[in-house]
Amino acid sequence: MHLFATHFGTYEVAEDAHGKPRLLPFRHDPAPSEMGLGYLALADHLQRVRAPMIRRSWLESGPLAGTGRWRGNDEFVTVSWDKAANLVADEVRRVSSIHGNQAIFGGSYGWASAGRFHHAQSQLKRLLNLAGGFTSSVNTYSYGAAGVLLPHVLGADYKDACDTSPSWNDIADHCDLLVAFGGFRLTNTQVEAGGTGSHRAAEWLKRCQEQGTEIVIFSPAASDAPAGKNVRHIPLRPNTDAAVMLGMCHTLLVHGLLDRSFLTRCTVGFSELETYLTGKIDGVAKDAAWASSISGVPMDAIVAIAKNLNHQPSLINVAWSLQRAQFGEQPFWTAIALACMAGHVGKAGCGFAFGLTAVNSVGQPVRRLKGPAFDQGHNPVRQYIPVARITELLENPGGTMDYDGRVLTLPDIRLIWWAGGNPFHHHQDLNRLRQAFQRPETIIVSEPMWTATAQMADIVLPSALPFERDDIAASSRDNWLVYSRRVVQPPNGILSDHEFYGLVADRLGFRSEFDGGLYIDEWLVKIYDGYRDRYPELPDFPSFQDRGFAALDEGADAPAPADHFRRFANDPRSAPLKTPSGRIEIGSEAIAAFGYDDMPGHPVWMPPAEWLGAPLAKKHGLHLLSPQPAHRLHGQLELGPASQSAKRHGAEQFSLSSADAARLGLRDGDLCEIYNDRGRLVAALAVDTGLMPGVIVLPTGSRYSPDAEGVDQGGNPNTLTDIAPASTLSQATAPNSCLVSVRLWKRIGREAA
Ligand SMILES: Nc1nc2c(c(=O)[nH]1)N[C@H]1C(S)=C(S)[C@@H](COP(=O)(O)OP(=O)(O)OC[C@H]3O[C@@H](n4cnc5c(=O)[nH]c(N)nc54)[C@H](O)[C@@H]3O)O[C@H]1N2
Ligand SMILES: Nc1nc2c(c(=O)[nH]1)N[C@H]1C(S)=C(S)[C@@H](COP(=O)(O)OP(=O)(O)OC[C@H]3O[C@@H](n4cnc5c(=O)[nH]c(N)nc54)[C@H](O)[C@@H]3O)O[C@H]1N2
Ligand SMILES: [Mo]
Repeated sequence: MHLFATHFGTYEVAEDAHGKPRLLPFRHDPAPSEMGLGYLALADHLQRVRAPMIRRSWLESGPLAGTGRWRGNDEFVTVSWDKAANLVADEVRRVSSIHGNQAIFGGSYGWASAGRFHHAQSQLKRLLNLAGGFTSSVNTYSYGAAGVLLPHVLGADYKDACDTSPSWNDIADHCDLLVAFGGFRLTNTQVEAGGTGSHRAAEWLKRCQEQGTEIVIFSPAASDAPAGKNVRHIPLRPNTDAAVMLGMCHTLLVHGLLDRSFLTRCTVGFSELETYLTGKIDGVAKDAAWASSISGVPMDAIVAIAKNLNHQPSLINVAWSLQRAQFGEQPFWTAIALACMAGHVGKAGCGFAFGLTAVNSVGQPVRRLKGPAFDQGHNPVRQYIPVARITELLENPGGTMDYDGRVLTLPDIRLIWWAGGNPFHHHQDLNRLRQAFQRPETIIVSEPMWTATAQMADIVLPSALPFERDDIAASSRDNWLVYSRRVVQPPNGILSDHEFYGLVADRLGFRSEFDGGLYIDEWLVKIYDGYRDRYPELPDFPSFQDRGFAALDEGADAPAPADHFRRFANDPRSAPLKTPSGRIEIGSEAIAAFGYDDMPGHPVWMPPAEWLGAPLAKKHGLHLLSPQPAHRLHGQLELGPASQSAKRHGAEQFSLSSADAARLGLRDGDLCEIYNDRGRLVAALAVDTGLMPGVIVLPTGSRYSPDAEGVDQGGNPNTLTDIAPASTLSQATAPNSCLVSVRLWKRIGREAA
């Protein structure tokens, strides 16, 4: 079968009536995503980068900061691949020999493509490692706060976003009450990093409902609650979930509904939390009334749900979005404490989970596919940043930054090379990032499309699109392997990242180390055989290539992953966690010892600088949430038909409650200006009757396109968000703490009448 693999699933390649290739849903996928069906439209899109391009002032004046016209505001000159390879190799050599390799930032965060061989960062990192290394980045935008907190609380084994949840079949069979903070935004389940052959998360959630699991969803948006039976939605103010959970903890405490034996056997630090809950030190009891006044959730709902968490076999799920906020560690830590108090941790399908439905894989009862990726080699440079500190890195060379008990020194970055990511989509406060991007001497971007990031480069290296090359797609959290076969040839001799980096490696004198003396098809066999060494039941490469896919445990009942905490809960001594105490750390001496003001040694609720109760809310009274877009993957496929047809009057759509729309004199379809002290953007209003007043929702991924006045006509929420971190501990991204105002920009057409 001829298949094409993407992060949003697998597609079959067929021909239309004119013999042109077109994509069809994969026949083995029960819920294929529509997102990718129009992918081939990018092949000859006008916004495609068609040749290596150099910014004119850089080409004419050389790599000196502040020369000529500004980045992002200059014209580009086409050069040959040979010339581009010479310029790039010379620049890498110049910067590393004069300033040292730590002056090269190769962190390159981003989702790139699903194929494992052509994975852009891996290709770039292998090249830069051979050239002496680069300043790198750690952690993710997805899970940055939790990924640093959880090793302290649960141990290093639970650092990964997808590994805490019990499996869906156990939830359906054993959990009577599922309380979710941050909802089930089911459009997110279309996606899995590295791809999948089978979208099943929504089906599993439905099965839970049908088998009688009662579901309670705390979210500002009613649309976060799934349709169907046994669902109750409770609105709450954004960023107040930890307060609601603490109110529940307090309820359990005062009603004596605690699993004391579990707390004693399996946790440490509960007494610190207890002191905080009762208000012994600050005089404030964190009771249901306190939580209600902060969150807007009725007090009796908090009390009743807390009691049920204890009475019924229950599971608490927290959406990843909650930790993409200031103090975003807290709802995660508090949920663990609450689940330990309520007493079902370690029972099948119960306890706590993070990110059910965030992506397809969380909770899937499938065997994980662990295999070799394209080898990046070794980076001799020790300097790194937590990934969301890119602006500070550029603004503050030589400065220091506290992070997870360490003090990092920020190197002086002279050269940035980005491949497979789009910081001018994903980072916060893009106007500030734009200033910071003026600092380095040279910026290189490898990118198939003219993204906002490509526009900011000095050297733009086009890359073949994923359907223009052969690859193997596989996700370490999924049981599918797909042979992704080229659909069309890249136009104008456009090279893949690997092919171009080979030219650069040649000029730097390490070509054979870079490509290992292998052609691309030989690399694919090598990677596949690496999987087969682990899973001998996989077919041989020619059969796999011919059939187009392989799935572990196909047709059989997949083995459910072991319930991680069950062995620990049964006997914490024989199966300790990898925390300092070997137990769940409801209080952490290690974190307390760091002495960070914004990160005490036990779960707390603290008011973020931007939320509906903040002083700033008097000026900018709407809380902006920027969830994942339904019709594209971040900025990828923004130019595809699904994303473009979801625009209104050509603008990105945002939502507001009917009460707020009426109060502001705005009508459905109005083009509006959303603004705060960091930026201004234009987007089209879609009134959402299920949204809580005071909240505004603008998904990510629309292209940042500031006009001459600096107003982002593309409607990217990161024009408005702040770079302030979740906390000093994690230094993670926190875009979901952001206050804005809205006013009419322009009323158009029928809607104006
Ligand atoms: N406000 C706000 N901001 C957020 C978030 C939020 O919730 N709110 N979420 C954050 C999260 S969780 C994430 S993961 C990030 C995602 O941010 P990114 O991962 O940076 O977003 P993508 O659009 O997936 O960027 C991938 C880029 O790689 C390019 N690409 C694809 N294939 C190839 C290839 O083979 N070679 C090369 N050279 N390039 C290729 C694509 O064209 C695309 O431009 O955004 C973060 N930003
Ligand atoms: N279609 C599509 N799917 C995707 C992606 C994509 O770009 N497109 N991106 C993927 C990636 S990289 C990631 S990391 C995951 C992210 O997965 P998540 O982090 O779970 O997703 P979000 O869409 O950011 O947020 C989910 C919901 O959280 C709610 N929410 C936000 N803030 C709060 C709060 O303070 N309290 C409560 N109770 N609720 C809140 C919002 O209403 C939102 O609908 O999604 C993945 N799935
Ligand atoms: Mo993400």
